[in-house]
This record gives sequence, C-alpha cells and structure tokens, in this order.
Amino acid sequence: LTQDELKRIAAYKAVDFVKSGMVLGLGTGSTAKHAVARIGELLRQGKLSNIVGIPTSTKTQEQALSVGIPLSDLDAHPVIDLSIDGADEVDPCLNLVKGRGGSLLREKMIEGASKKFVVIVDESKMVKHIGGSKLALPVEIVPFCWKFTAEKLREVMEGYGCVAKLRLGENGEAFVTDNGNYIVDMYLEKDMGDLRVVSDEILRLPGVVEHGMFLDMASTVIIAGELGVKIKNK
Ligand code: DER
Repeated sequence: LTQDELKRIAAYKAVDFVKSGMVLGLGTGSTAKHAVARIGELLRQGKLSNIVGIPTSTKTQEQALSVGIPLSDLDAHPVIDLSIDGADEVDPCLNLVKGRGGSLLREKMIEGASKKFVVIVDESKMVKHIGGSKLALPVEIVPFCWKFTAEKLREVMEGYGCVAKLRLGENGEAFVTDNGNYIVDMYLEKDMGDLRVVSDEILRLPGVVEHGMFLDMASTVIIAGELGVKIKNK
C-alpha cells in the first residue's frame, strides 16, 4: 500500500465517527484531505445530512466548498462535536507535532474547541518523543521584528541544540500563514524534557502567537499501517 493509500484508509475510518447533524472541524493536509472528500461523498450519497464544517485553513475551506460541505466558523459554533485532522508526529501519550502545512493556529483553536479530536496518520508519523525527529517544530510568530523573536526562541530552546529557521514560501520570500503571520521552524538535537514547561517558555515570548505541539488534545489516533489499522484512545 502506498503512503497515500494508508492516509486514505485512516481518514475513511475517522469519518465513521461522523454522525448526521454534527458540527465538524475539518483538518488541513494530505491526510485530512481524504476525510474532507469522504464527508462530501457521503453527503452527496445522502448517507450523511445536516453537517456543518469548520475549516482549519483557507485551503480546506476551498476543498470543502468544492465537495459541497456547508461551512461556518468558530464564532457561530464555539463548541464543535468532532474534529478530524492529520499530524506530523504522534508520541505514545498522543501528544502531537502539527503545523508543517502552516495551519497550526486555526487547527489548535478549532481542535481545542472540539468535544472529540480524532487524529489520522499513517504509521510513519509515530515517534517515541515529539520534536526529536530532526523534523521541524513549527512556531507561528508575528512578522514584526521576526529576527528578534526567532533569536529569543533559539535562546529559550538552546538546551536542546536548537536551530531556528524562518519558513520560506515557493517564491523564496517568508511564508505567510492564513493569519498574516510568519512561521519559524525549530530543529532540535535533543529530546525535550517536560513538554508543558517547554510549551509555556515558548508561549511566554511576546512575539510568539502559537506553537505546533498539541499536548493532551487528541482523543483518538487512527494509525494506518501495512498490517492494518490501529486505534489508540486517550
Ligand atoms: O500542517 C498541519 O498541521 C497538518 O495537519 C500536518 O500536521 C499533517 O499533514 P499531512 O497529513 O499532510 O502529513
């Protein structure tokens, strides 16, 4: 099975949790894309009805519109029944790294407002410790004096051997999020200690908007692998 087929299998499994009448948080990325497509398909087939989607990015908003999912937002629906989204990394306690697609702020707002948050991954996302896989730990920051904030981030994370890089878009300019902010990707050499302490130290920096560690937020993780699908609950 290809990685994309595994992503689709996990996504379809998550959509089994969707009931007619639900307000759904719609995730962003190559895995969540399959869940959004599937929800649209079930709506068209009449197997689901009265669904309201709350998209976690303009990209997902466009896809949801194109498959016919009625959309709304957090202001109209401050409590969401179920959110389905991918992740970049999942540790054994179901802590996540998200945001390599640049949508972490709206994802964290919407998934934090959800009664149930189902994460869909292929098995390659499973790690022992989040942030330790040499892949990026994203932090959304304000564009104002971003160098200052990036350096403060690097200092705060110095103990973990941190390199902080401004994320660039295709045009070689700074990547700009849906919220008009920048993203600094942090690359760590050592495993973080107490994730809560690290989270607070990052969020305390004035120029920081949000980071990509989703601690104690996932209710369920659906893991699609070569040998089948595993479901881990909090
Ligand atoms: O950027 C994001 O937050 C995405 O949801 C990411 O965490 C998962 O993206 P993928 O399903 O394309 O790997």
